[in-house]
Amino acid sequence: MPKEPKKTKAGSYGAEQIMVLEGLDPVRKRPGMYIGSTGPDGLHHLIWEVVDNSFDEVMASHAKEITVALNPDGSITVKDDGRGIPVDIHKQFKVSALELVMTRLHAGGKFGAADSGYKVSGGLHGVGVSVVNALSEWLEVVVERDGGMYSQRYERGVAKTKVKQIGKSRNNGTTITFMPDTTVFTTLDFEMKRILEHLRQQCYLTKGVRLMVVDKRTPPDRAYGFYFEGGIVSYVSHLNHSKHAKHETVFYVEKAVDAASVEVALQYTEDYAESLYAFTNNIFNPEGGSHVMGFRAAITRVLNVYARNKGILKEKDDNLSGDDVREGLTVVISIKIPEPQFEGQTKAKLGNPEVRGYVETVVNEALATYLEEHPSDATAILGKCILAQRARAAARAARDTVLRKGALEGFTLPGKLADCSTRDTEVSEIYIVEGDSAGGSAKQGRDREFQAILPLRGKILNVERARLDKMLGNNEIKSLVIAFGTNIGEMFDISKLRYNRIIIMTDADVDGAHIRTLLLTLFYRYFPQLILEGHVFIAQPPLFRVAKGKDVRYAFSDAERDAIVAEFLKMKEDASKVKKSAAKDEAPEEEATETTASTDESGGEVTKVGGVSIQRYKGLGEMNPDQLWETTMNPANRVMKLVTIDDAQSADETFDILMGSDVAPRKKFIQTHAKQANLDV
Ligand code: 0RA
Repeated sequence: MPKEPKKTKAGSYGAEQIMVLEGLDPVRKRPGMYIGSTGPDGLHHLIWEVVDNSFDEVMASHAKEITVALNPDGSITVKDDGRGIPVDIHKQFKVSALELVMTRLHAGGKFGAADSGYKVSGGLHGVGVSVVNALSEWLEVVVERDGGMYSQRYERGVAKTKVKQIGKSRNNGTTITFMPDTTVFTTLDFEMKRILEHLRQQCYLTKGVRLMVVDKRTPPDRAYGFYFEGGIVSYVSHLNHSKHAKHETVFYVEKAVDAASVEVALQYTEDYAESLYAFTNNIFNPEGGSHVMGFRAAITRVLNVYARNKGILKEKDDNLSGDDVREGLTVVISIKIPEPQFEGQTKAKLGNPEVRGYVETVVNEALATYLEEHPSDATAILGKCILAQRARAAARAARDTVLRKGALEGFTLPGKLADCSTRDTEVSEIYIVEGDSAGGSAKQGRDREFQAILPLRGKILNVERARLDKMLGNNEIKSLVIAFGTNIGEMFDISKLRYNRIIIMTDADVDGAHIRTLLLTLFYRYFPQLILEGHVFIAQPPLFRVAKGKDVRYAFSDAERDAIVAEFLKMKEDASKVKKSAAKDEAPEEEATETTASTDESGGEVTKVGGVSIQRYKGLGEMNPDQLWETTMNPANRVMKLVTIDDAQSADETFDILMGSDVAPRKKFIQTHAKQANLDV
C-alpha cells in the first residue's frame, strides 16, 4: 500500500507534502514501461525528463534559465535557476526530501496535490526525475537553496552519499548530472540534431525561457541558445519562414479558462496545405483531439460570420467549409490543463471533452476582435479562403471524375504493379521501389506469395503545392493510391488497405533520399492514418558487400564495414599463424596487402584489401535479386525502420525548406546541412 504522509497546514512547501509511492526496482526491471524504449528514443527521453522539471520551474515563474551540457565523458548536465529541490528532512521518513524525490517513483509534490504550487505544469506527463536516476550508472545532484549548496550522489538509483552541504550560495537552482547506464541502453550516442530540435520546440512553447545547449564532447565547445520572446507567435513565424505569408500580423490569443490555459497563434500562407501543431502541457498531439476540434469549429464560424457581415459572401454563396478555411493555414495550439487524458494509438490525441468548449470560446471571441482590428489582414485571409472555396468547387468536378467515376475504384490495378498472390491483407506487403532497374531486381528477388512490387518512374509530384485534383493527375501518385486500395481525401477508407506493410525502398543516394522525402510527405499529408497505425516502413539495404572467398557479409555503415574487414584480416592472420606452426619450414604464401580498386560486372565499385573484397552498393540495381532478397526483403534477415509521424513530419519540414518557394533559406539550409542532407529521412 502506498503510504501518504500527513497533510501540512497551508503555507510554504515542505517535505511533508511529498507523496511517497515506491522504490525504483520496477524501473530497472522494465525500463520500457517508463521511458518507452531502451534505444535512442529512450536514451533521449532521459534528457527530456530532467529538462521538463526545469521547464516546470520556468512555467511557474520561478526560473528563467536552463542549460543543457553534453559532457566529454558522455554524461549530461541540466542546470536551472528555479527554486531548487527541497532538501529539508521529511518528518515521517527521516530522510531529505531531495533523496525522496530522487529515489522514489512518483515522489514529488507535483502529482495531484492542488496545493503544491504546481497547478499547471508540463511535468504532469513526466514520469519523474527518479526514473532517470534509476537508469543512470551514476547521478549527481546539486541544489542551491536557502543560502546553502547541497549535493548527493547515486548509483543506479541508490543513494551513495547523504545529502551534504558543500558550501554556501546566494542563488537558487538545481543541477543534475547523469551518466546513462550502459547495461540498460542499446546506445549511448546523444544526437545533437535531435536534442536541438526537441528543445527548440519546447522553448517556443515556453515564452521567455532562455535555454543554452553546450556540446563539450569534442573541442571546441559549441553552444546553441534559444530565446523566443514571442513564444508560439515566434513558432508560427518560424514555420512560415520559407513560405509566403498572406498577411502581416500573426493572430495570437492567450487566455485562462477555469483551471486551463489556452494559447493559439496563426497565420495564413500562399500554400495549399495546412500546418497544424497542437500541444497539451507541451506534449505534441499529432492526432489532434478536442482542442483541435474546438479550434476548427471556431475558425470556420468566425470567418463565415465576418464574411457575411462584410458582404464578402453574398446571400446566394455557400458558407466557407472547414477545408476552405484550412488551406494555407499555419497554426499552433498550446493548452495546459491539470489532468490531461490521451487516447489513440500513440496516446497523442487529447481526449478531455471540456477542452473543446474552452478553445472554441476563446478563439471565437479573440479572432472576431482580431478581424475587426486588423482589416487588411482580414481582407487577405478572407480573400484566400474565398479563392480556396472557388478553386475547390471548380476542382470538384474534375476530382469527382477521378475519384468517384472509377479511375481509382477497384479493378484497374496499375500495369507496372507486380502484385502478390495472397489476398490476406494481414501478411501482404508492397515495396515501393525507385526506378525500373531496382524494380526488376526486386520483382525477381521477392517472395511473390506475399510481396508486391511497385516501381516508380521518375519523381512523384510535390504534394505540398498542389491540390488534390492535380495530384491525382500525376500517374505515380495515382498508381500508389490504386495499389493501396484505400482511396484518398474524403473517400479514404483504411479498411480497404490491400497491404499490411508499405515499404519504401530507395537508393542510398541524394535522389533516393529525395524520393523518400516526397513519399513521406505524401503519406504525412494524405495518409497519416497509415503511419499512425504502423503500416509504413523504410527498407534498409546494405551499403557494402564484404567478401573473403565464399564468406560474404553485408555492412550497413562504414563502421560495420571496417569491423568486418578487420575481422577477415585477423582471421587470415590467425590462419596463416596456424599454418606456420604446423609446417615451420614451409615458406609462407605471399599475399597482396595493397589496396586495389576495380569495377565489377554490375558496375559497382569494388575495392580489395589483402584478399578481402569490398563492394559499395550505389544503388539497389547493383544488387542481384538473390542479394536483395537475402539482405533487404527476406523477413528473416531484413531490418526495416518503422516510420513514425515525427519522422514524416520532419521530412515534411525539411522538405518545405528544400522545396519552398524562397531561394535564400533554401540555399542556407543546403549549405549548412550539405553533409547530412543525403542521409536525412
Ligand atoms: C519538488 C518540489 C519542488 C520543486 C522541485 C521538486 C524541483 C525539481 C526539479 C528538477 C529539476 N529542477 C527542479 N526544480 C525543482 C517545489 C519546491 C518549493 O516549493 O520550494
